[in-house]
Amino acid sequence: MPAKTTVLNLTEEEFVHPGNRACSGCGLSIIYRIALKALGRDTILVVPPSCLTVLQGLYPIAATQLPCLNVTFASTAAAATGVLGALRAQGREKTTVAAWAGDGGTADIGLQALSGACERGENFIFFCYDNEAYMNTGVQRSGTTPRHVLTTTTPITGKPHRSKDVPAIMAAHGLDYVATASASYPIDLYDKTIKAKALYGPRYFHIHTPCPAGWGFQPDLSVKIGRLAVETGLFDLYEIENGKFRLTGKSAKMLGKKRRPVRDYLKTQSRFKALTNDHIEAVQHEVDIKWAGYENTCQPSPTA
Ligand SMILES: Cc1ncc(C[n+]2csc(CCOP(=O)(O)OP(=O)(O)O)c2C)c(N)n1
Ligand code: SF4
Ligand SMILES: [Mg+2]
Repeated sequence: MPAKTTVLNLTEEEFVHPGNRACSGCGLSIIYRIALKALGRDTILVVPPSCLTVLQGLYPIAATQLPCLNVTFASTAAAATGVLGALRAQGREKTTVAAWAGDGGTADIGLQALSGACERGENFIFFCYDNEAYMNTGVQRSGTTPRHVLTTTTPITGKPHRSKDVPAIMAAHGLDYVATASASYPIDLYDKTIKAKALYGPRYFHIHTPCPAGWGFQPDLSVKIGRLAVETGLFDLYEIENGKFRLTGKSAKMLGKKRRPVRDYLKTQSRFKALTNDHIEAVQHEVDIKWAGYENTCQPSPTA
């Protein structure tokens, strides 16, 4: 049986330089660093406009050690398809192609290219880091911004619409591997990335990514806030492998246990200021119903 992954046995090789241009406390810095360690050196990245392009900086002082193609907003998955074609022509089919896009670049503007590439069975891994708004351009609401959240383009009562369930959309394409992850549980992300890398075809990750600047909290609270999202059952860690759903990591360990109230998470960020007590109760009710479904259908984790 392989040794359990811990921070001590991750590869020491770094693909993201320290001192990059992300805000302090940015969850994206954590996930990018850890997932690139799992992807390894023989990887080509494809990235649309986003905070990630800012984090990476500009040649010749880019923060990333791996080759990266910066592409237009709508074309990430189409551009990744082109990179795969070029690699095929060169006989380099072992090179991993990893697309990284924000929620705006995935759930909204890049969705048709992503859907088409998945339907064609393109051999890439697509990572959506979800900070739940268009952060790079000043916190505009996106398709994954939760209901009632305040952004610079929502009414003072918050976003009136529900968020899109993008992993469910991707799973509906019949992909062999769909996973969620969180910047606050980087080892779970690492292990899933290692697993996904060994598979063939389109693979999709949806990563909950705390953003102090856009969510309204102090940078030192990022990891704690990401954990609260999982501990309250609002954001769940899972994978869908060949159509089979399985809770993983902390979420699997929560089966059969009492969850923290969603209020513990919602009170930590100024973007939730417009929520009334009735809204909070409604959110709690939705989470309770979702988890009642898990309790009926999921096996408890053997290590819980
Ligand atoms: C077609 C097009 N529309 C708008 C922009 C401006 N733009 C650049 S980054 C960005 C926000 C991206 O949001 P998201 O994908 O969620 O990534 P984040 O900034 O949150 O990391 C926008 C609107 C653009 N570059 N191209
Ligand atoms: S705005 Fe948010 S996502 Fe963007 S770099 Fe800053 S903390 Fe990270
Ligand atoms: Mg975003």
